[in-house]
Amino acid sequence: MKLTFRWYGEKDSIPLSYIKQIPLMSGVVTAVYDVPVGEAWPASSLEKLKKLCAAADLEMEVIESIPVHEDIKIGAPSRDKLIENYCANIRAVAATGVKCVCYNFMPVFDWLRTDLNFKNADGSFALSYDAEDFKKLDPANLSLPGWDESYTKEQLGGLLNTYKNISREKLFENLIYFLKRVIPVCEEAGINMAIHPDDPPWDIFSLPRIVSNENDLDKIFAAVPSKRNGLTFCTGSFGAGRKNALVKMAGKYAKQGRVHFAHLRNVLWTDGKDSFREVAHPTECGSVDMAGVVKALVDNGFTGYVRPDHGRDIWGEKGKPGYGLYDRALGAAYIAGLFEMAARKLI
Ligand SMILES: [Mn+2]
Repeated sequence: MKLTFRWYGEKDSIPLSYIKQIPLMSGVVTAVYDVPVGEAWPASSLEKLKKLCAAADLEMEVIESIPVHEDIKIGAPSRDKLIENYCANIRAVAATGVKCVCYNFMPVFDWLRTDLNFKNADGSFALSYDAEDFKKLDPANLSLPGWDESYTKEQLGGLLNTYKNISREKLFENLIYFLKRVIPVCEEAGINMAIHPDDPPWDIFSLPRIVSNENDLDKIFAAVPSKRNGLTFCTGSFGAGRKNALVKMAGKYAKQGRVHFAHLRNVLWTDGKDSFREVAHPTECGSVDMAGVVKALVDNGFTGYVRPDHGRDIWGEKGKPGYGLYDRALGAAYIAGLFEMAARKLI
């Protein structure tokens, strides 16, 4: 495996030199952030990012993400042009040495939490999701850092209305329509596509979600069998779903050669049916069997990219929610330890 770290480009408050100091860090996971969703990324922006990484002795082999335009998800007439642009971006990132592209197919809203600053008893802060608080949210008035914020309120309302006519089956058809056009380009360009699961892994605000569990993944891989059509195994996202058997899933998809990227973090199931909060990475801190997942990946031939996913804010750090330096660095060291133990068959 290759240990990586998410970096939000030059605007990220965490310098590449700090990332490089984390033991065994091979590269960063990044993206071009200043181009509207659906448009082509300038080669110059990619070259600049690559140069910055190379100067810090870090690889840039994973892009997270090339966002998928909503018109592709809803199957609007403009989708063919937008898919062409998407393919152009696949070719452009491949030309700079990228090997893996993480993306998601969640309608309108990306990840969702009800509290970005949950204070733990030890004084650290974490993201949390409370099923009762969720019921009080109004989708037309929501915004979280990291989401696509390019919609006006009116556009958001219009989009939410459009989705009233998009069933789960229709959304799935639109994903397959997209993959049938993008995956052949990935085969040519040598890019592994890694779909990120829904976060949390269930429908929100009556919007359908189709990448939440083993059954969903099986359908996606059966429809487009190429091994370039793979996934980002995000333990935090799948792990919030109490019916997801993560160790089994990690082993099964690693064996199929579909796990191109792994996001490793832990969540703790709290009171209530669907409530959870993000916790430190070790198994004992939460509800995910982190050691079991890593062992299943390694035992089944996983050789992809790994990154510590969200961390808490600790030691007084006020990071981008989930993306401070300190706790993710602790997570990276823990993850590296698990992989060393698994490689030596000690777990
Ligand atoms: Mn993730």
